[in-house]
Amino acid sequence: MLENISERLQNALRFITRQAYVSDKEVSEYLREIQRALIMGDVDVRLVSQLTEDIKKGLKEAVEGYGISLKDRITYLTYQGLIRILGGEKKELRIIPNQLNVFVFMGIQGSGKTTTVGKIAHYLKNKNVKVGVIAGDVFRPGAVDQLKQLLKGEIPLYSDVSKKTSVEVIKEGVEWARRLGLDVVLVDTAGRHRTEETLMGEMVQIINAVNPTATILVVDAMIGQQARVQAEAFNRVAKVGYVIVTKLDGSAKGGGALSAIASVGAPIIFIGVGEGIEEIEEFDPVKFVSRLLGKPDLESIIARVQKMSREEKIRAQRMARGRFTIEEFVQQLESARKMGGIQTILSSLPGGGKLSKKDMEEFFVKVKKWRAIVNSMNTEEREDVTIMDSSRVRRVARGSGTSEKDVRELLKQYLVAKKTIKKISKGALRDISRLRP
Ligand SMILES: Nc1nc2c(ncn2[C@@H]2O[C@H](COP(=O)(O)OP(=O)(O)O)[C@@H](O)[C@H]2O)c(=O)[nH]1
Ligand SMILES: [Mg+2]
Repeated sequence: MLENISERLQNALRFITRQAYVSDKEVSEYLREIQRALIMGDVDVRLVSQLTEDIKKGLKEAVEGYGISLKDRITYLTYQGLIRILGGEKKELRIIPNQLNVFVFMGIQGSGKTTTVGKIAHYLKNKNVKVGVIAGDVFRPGAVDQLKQLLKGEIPLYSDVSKKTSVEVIKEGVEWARRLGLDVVLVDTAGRHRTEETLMGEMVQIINAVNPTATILVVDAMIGQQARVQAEAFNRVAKVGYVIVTKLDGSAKGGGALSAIASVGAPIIFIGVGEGIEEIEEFDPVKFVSRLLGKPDLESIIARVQKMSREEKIRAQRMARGRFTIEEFVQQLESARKMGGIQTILSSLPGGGKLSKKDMEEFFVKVKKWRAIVNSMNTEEREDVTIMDSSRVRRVARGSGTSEKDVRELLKQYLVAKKTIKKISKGALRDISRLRP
């Protein structure tokens, strides 16, 4: 399923994780490759550029990335972005207890309605739901036989091949289901070659006649991003309750269909992955993306990123109140370098992008010096720098191999940063990085 996209996405990720150092150039190359993979999978261009914009934005907000490598952050942002375009949290078919739930299936000819009705019937039966099926397609001669075969006599089926209309058959079928005391009845509907308008008109009649718990739209993955138009068209006549996307096994455009539907806001609950009766899966965007990107690596990265983000949040809160030690101050500056983040942060600030590479290098040389200075301070001094009198300054300068001027500069920068930051409730690191080389 979606092997092509999957392979390309995984290759792109591997490309990034193999780099010794990730610069803007590699990031751009990576994003281009992600775009190519998704567009090849027929994902709407707008969704694709939204995704890459989100990743770029996420990378800019590197302030939150304390302790997280750029590679991990890219992977994480890609993962989250893909989940988002596939609809986010997993949605489930809701069955209201102690009443008959009527689910009317709709969709165009050949989309896989009848097959899917059969699959869902078995799926629910295996979950000990009392389920039955109504053969609402009264026009296709083979429709009832097709259902009989799919249900294998294991699930009750209501059919009427006399000259009644589908609306009449379905109405009677719902009465039948009620008499049987079923929890759920699945209504298969016609998929004849007709103009869309008549088909839609009939759907309205059915909906009005039985007032279903929800409708379930069946969409063929083969149509790719056209699925959006289809979902919208059905939604206009009868509110689409749920969507099932079929034939994901054979389609290279599956990603396109899934994302197009998710963008309409319709919950995809199942995907069809083969002709066999068991070849249906609950649709979980999180699991789906994990599989797409190659799972084992991913989970550890996600866990790491999430843990770091939590720790960083706590740290950020403390920092936001200006409550950080000189040690933490220097640590932040160092980590900004390690992440390659400070450049991103600086370039997102007004005028900050003008810092040359040379300036940056000089700044980091200074940070190295500051590290040596902090290391030469004792615990008491680190906790309260205001006790640094001239004899302490002299001692620390000597111990760290720096000058007294260097020590005083660090102390001053630290106190200024603390004061500035205290005034602002957010963006702690941003303000530290405002310090110029
Ligand atoms: N490969 C594959 N084929 C499917 C899937 N779902 C349905 N089909 C096939 O699609 C064709 C049309 O299905 P059918 O249920 O009759 O469509 P309907 O006209 O909407 O009722 C049949 O040949 C099914 O076997 C699926 O998930 N994967
Ligand atoms: Mg059918």
